[in-house]
Amino acid sequence: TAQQIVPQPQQATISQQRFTPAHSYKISGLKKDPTTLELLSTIVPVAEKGKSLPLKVKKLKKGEPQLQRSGAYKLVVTPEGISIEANDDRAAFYAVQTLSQLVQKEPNGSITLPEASITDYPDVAHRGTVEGFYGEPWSHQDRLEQLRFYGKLKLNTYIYGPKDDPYHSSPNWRKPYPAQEEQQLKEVVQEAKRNKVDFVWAIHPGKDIQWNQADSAAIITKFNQMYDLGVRAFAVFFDDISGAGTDAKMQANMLNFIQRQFINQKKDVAPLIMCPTEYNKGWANKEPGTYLDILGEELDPAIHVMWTGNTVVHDITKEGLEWVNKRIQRPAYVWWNFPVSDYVRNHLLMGPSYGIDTEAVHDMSGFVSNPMDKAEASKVAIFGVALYSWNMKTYDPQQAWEAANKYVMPEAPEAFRTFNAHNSDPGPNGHRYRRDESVEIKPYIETFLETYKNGLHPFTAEVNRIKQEFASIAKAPAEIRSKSQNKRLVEQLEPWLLQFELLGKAGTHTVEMVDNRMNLNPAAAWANYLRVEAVLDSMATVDATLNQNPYQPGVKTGSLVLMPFVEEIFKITGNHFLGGEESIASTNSDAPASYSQSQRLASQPLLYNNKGIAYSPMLEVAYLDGGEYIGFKPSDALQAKALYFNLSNNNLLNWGVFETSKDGKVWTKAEVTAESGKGSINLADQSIKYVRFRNTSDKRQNFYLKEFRLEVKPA
Ligand code: LTM
Repeated sequence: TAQQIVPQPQQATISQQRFTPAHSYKISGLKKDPTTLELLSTIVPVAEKGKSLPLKVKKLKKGEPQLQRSGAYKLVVTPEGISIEANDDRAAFYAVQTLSQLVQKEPNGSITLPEASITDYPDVAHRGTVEGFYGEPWSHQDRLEQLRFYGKLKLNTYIYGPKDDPYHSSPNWRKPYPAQEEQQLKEVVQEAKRNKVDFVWAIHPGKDIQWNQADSAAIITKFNQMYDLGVRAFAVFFDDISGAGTDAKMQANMLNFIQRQFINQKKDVAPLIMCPTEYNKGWANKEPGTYLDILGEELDPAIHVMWTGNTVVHDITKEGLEWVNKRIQRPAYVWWNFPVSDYVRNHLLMGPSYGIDTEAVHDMSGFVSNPMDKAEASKVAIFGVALYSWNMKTYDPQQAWEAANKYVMPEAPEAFRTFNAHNSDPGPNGHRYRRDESVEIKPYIETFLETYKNGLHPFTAEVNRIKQEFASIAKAPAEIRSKSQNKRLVEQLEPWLLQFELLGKAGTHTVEMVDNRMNLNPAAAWANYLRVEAVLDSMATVDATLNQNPYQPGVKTGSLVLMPFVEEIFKITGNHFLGGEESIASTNSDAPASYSQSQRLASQPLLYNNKGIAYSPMLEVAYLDGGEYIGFKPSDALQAKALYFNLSNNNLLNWGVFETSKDGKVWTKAEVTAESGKGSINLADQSIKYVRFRNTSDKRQNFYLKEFRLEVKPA
């Protein structure tokens, strides 16, 4: 049926019966596009001579406006032949992609087809991804594979803008790529062409741009170098910068200059895309006539303006888009920050792509997803984005996710589904963006826990359901590892697979422990208790050894529902067996607290380890308004030793002071030296209970929260 084709076609009649074509096909009308021709010959038998059926590709007749879009096609399959009408090369390629999903290969090598009549076109003109995250960029092989994946799913856009590519951003955006990178980019551009994907090369010059002729020329020179590598689409990003680069008028002037001097001059280059500095509503100056209005009025109407939604990481709503579209005077080009995980690096975001408005088709010019640094693992979410942006009205996040699990891991779809169902929520984070997790099991977990807390034996229904779930969890990783043909995907999941298997075991012992205890078999329950403890220890070791990045080190799995369940039952049972609160594994109640009244920094999570406490480094620009501060107030159990900071701001000590206090009322200035906003303070005085950094000016001051860490020792 039509629903089985991904993305779902706009109009389709597909018969239930299948036929075997009487002859091979003789193809006409595809001479100029060898890629599509080649693809077609892997799908249906092709004959140059002898008896044949016609497979004709011709230009689509001008019809309704939708059919004039790039990628619009009609495909008719009958026993007498196949006809494709295509608006452009991309459309012919898409028609063949659809045909490939209609064909079934029989064991004897022949094929069967249903009779079908399909009229199809995309809802959103530009659909795909923006490799726009912080951290290690995708590998060359990852990129090539992504482009093939996009081709199959009719995604037509890949914006290249990894924050940690120094030739995309500072310091090297003015310089050409070294030879090896150049060669690889060329190959990526070629693969994009074969898959009818626009490779958009983005530059991120705003950290140190000078608003002068020389830097305008530097961008055009760099664009020309990329043009020579085959690039035919370009973007300029001004996100996550501070200082002179953020000026809307200057940005608009520069972009209009690029539009006139580069885009309009080359006849074969796609419209320019820009990412503004105020790229979400939370950060936008709401006063009329400010940043976004200036872009709206002054930017050439041909230039696309990107937008992440109401905050940096957010659902995409029609109302939110209407708000910005009025200001930028054009439909926004959506940069959806999902499933990107650069702000929650200890989690995977494998859940459904939901929270994207299916009524917003007229409010956007493009829709691209910013994925995880793990390219293969990101396919689950990108699959959803492909279905949404092609045919919005029929988009169902849950159905798309079910289909994605099968599509991405056809050899072990159930195990993959189990894994993904419990690895979706990013955990507490500075963007306050949360996702559903463990949805199906959650009601059982809640009832079980409630019953146990009341000292009763949980019902068999809950016990069995939860037991079964933990058994599936314990089995899933081995099945994924042994069955999946996608070795790169398994490699990217590996630390989480390891942890997931342990979670399955911990959960299994936990449920048994409760069962045994309530069945008045304390010896067995105690044995279970020790097993849970051992597995939790192993999990702590995995968390402390693997994926040790400086941002959110470790490996979290099932962190929204299942881990809290296991931990809580472990705690309650421990109390029962061992008595008193002392037996409880360390809780955070004694942990040092952050101390800040800045809105922007208040939700920034803290990292704890045996050496101290630190603000999780922030990727975007941080700021303190006049009088605001950030700091620490360690608990009485801990003694502050030293504060280490790197706020990457040359003027730090001109507008701010470091202060210490014994009581939080009387503050003493701490003498520090800071080079480029980096330094430390020794806190030898044992009576110091508070330490903070305060903005003493009356203005908002920007900086980067690279390091803000308190070293402590037990008091
Ligand atoms: O979202 C935008 C426009 N910029 C950056 C991205 O590079 C980053 O990946 C996301 C998510 O952390 N946040 C940003 O601010």
